[in-house]
Amino acid sequence: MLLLLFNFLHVGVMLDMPCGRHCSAEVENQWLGVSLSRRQQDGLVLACGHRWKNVYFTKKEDLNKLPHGVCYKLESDLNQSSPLIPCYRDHENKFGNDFASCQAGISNDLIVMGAPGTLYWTGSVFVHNISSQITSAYLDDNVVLYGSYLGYSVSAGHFLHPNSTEVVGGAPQYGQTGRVRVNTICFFSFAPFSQLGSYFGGTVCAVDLNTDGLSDLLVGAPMFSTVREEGRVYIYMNQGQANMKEMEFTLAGRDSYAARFGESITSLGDIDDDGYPDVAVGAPQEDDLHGAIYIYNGRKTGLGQYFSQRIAGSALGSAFKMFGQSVSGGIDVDGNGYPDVAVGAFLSDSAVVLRTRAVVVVEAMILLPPSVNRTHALCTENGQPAICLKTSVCFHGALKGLSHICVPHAEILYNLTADVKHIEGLQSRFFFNTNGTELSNATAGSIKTRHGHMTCVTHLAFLRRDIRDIFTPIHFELQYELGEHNVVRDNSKSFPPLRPMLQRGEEYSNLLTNKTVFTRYCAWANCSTNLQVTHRDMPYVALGEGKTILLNVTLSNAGDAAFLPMLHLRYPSNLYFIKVLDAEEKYVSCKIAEEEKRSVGLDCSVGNLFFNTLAKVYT
Ligand SMILES: *[C@@H]1O[C@H](CO)[C@@H](O)[C@H](O)[C@H]1NC(C)=O
Ligand SMILES: *[C@@H]1O[C@H](CO)[C@@H](O)[C@H](O)[C@H]1NC(C)=O
Ligand SMILES: *[C@@H]1O[C@H](CO)[C@@H](O)[C@H](O)[C@H]1NC(C)=O
Ligand SMILES: *[C@@H]1O[C@H](CO)[C@@H](O)[C@H](O)[C@H]1NC(C)=O
Ligand SMILES: *[C@@H]1O[C@H](CO)[C@@H](O)[C@H](O)[C@H]1NC(C)=O
Ligand SMILES: *[C@@H]1O[C@H](CO)[C@@H](O)[C@H](O)[C@H]1NC(C)=O
Ligand SMILES: *[C@@H]1O[C@H](CO)[C@@H](O)[C@H](O)[C@H]1NC(C)=O
Ligand SMILES: *[C@@H]1O[C@H](CO)[C@@H](O)[C@H](O)[C@H]1NC(C)=O
Ligand SMILES: *[C@@H]1O[C@H](CO)[C@@H](O)[C@H](O)[C@H]1NC(C)=O
Ligand SMILES: *[C@@H]1O[C@H](CO)[C@@H](O)[C@H](O)[C@H]1NC(C)=O
Ligand SMILES: [Ca+2]
Ligand SMILES: [Ca+2]
Ligand SMILES: [Ca+2]
Repeated sequence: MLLLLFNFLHVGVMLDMPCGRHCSAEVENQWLGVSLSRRQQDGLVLACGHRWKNVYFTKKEDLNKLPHGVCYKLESDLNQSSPLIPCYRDHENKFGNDFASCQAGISNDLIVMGAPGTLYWTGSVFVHNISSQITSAYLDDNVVLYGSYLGYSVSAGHFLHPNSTEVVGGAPQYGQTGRVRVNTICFFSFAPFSQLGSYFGGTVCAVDLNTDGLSDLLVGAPMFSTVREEGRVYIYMNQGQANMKEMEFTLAGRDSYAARFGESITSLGDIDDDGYPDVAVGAPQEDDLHGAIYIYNGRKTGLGQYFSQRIAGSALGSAFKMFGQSVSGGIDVDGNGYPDVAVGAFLSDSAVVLRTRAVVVVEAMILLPPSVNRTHALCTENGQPAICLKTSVCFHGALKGLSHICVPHAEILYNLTADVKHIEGLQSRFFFNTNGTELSNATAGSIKTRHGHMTCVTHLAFLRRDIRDIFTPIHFELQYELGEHNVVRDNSKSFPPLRPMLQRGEEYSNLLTNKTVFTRYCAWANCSTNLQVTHRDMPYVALGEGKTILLNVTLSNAGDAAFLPMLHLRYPSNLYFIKVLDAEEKYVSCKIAEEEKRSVGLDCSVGNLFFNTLAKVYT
């Protein structure tokens, strides 16, 4: 990823702005930018300062300042701003009675404002309809306790129905454990999470993770502690009608000490082009206040349990502090078709824009015949008939992401490995003749795919001659990666192009296996072997008759193919085994059998017992 640093934009703040009949603004220390949000379709921006105060009564009647909070609405060119102070009431002159500390977010034509300071920190949520200019407040129905901070975090989504909009407010101090409410005409609440002081609801983010049209919900508990403030994010999937079901796992990032994972949560849009939105979670205090953000990918079932990427503030520059305190996404800054991410590092007064690389989506396949006839030589190898297996490696590419950088095709590099699941201790039963001489269980290749096309390469895998295992299926494994691409710089664009990357699958692997089997044919209905051992009659051996004894054993199979046959020979310990005649030719390999450290005979594995076979042992 490429980094760009921007200076902060300074919003024109009106010092003497008209805020009401009994209003006089104090903008010092208003914390402008405590919340920032931007409307997708037209770029309308909302920047809030929740510590903005009304000092009218302070001047006139020597009363307290009223910390209403302010939000500035800015058009997309950030040129004109107009203030919104929904917490202000004309005659209210004492702190605590009414609304306070408003901050906001935008969702379509709604501006949603949290007012956690309302009613002695019970909190409330405001909704301002931009088209109708109507502001409504959701007040407590005696369920939210004093000091709950409802509205500390806000979000909006389609919880009840894909066409309706509801508001979510977090109340992280509710009973000191936190609670989240989905706010419509009435409240819906979840089983509150019970760790004391976890700040559950300190962040809420409505996002339709599984793209079923209904918003799902991510809830941060940044102060959740196993040792100290590691932080957690809870995932609630919408089962319809705002019936929220908690997923069986929580997100934890790296579960680092004092990380405050979940301090910020935002939907990034679909950055890996798989159709599901992706989210970023900030852990701004991780790594000794350097901070990090974690990317999680949406999917059909909701969200992946493990992050697909961690971006550490320290990796971008040692100066960054509290990187990830705020994260914003969903906007394609460089016009490459993929939404980018902005991350605030607030202790170092900087923000970073991380550009998303184009994604190449490939679907890979290993095509294999349904079975291998091990008596039917389809190929020749070094002039000899050979039993072989035609394996085709195919890639189908969706290369939308490459059109922006003028790359007509994607090069995929791959390794194909034969018989990856053979019996331990035995050799791979198939090999590739990669070099004319060298036999290898793997072969490498490359392929160029064009958008929307399936491209295949065929490799021949040869059967080793001495195989003994004909029952274990033959698995082929394909591992692939994107080749290097020279990206062409288009001088008309202000951003240099980025190298594309491969879309990563659900398990984050570019690994694929497929299998075939040996054709099984059985002469017998019960499909059984019929092994027979015969040897030349030799009832005894007279001592001194000769120095060597030849034992001629014939092993034959009159039935169906045998699986890993073994021949066991036992003889007196005063005989010493010399060798097996023609062992290699007959695919026989013997090991001396021992009992209590005395050699008592031979255990021989015998290959190729699919046909009638002969074995001879020479002692
Ligand atoms: C900003 O607004 C002022 C007056 O409203 C106008 O004169 C100026 O040209 C605008 N600037 C931009 C960059 O649009
Ligand atoms: C906002 O107000 C407009 C105009 O009254 C209305 O059509 C629209 O449905 C309102 N939006 C929401 C989300 O309530
Ligand atoms: C929801 O909105 C879509 C598109 O605007 C419309 O076709 C559909 O009828 C609406 N459904 C309901 C139940 O209102
Ligand atoms: C496995 O091989 C079969 C037969 O060639 C094919 O139909 C199937 O698509 C392959 N599967 C994969 C994942 O390559
Ligand atoms: C395998 O090949 C042999 C020789 O060509 C043939 O006789 C046999 O029928 C084949 N077996 C199967 C199951 O196709
Ligand atoms: C393939 O061969 C290499 C060395 O020749 C060996 O290390 C590796 O284990 C083999 N892989 C399989 C799956 O047999
Ligand atoms: C192919 O053979 C050449 C020369 O015979 C050798 O230099 C090269 O390393 C071999 N390549 C592989 C992949 O075995
Ligand atoms: C293929 O194997 C080689 C050697 O083991 C390795 O260096 C390379 O990264 C592998 N390529 C892929 C696409 O896995
Ligand atoms: C299988 O069937 C054959 C012929 O019917 C018979 O001779 C043999 O004993 C059977 N084997 C077993 C294991 O049942
Ligand atoms: C072993 O016996 C078989 C048949 O009984 C015979 O054909 C073969 O020649 C013998 N081999 C030796 C080395 O005697
Ligand atoms: Ca959903
Ligand atoms: Ca995605
Ligand atoms: Ca982009």
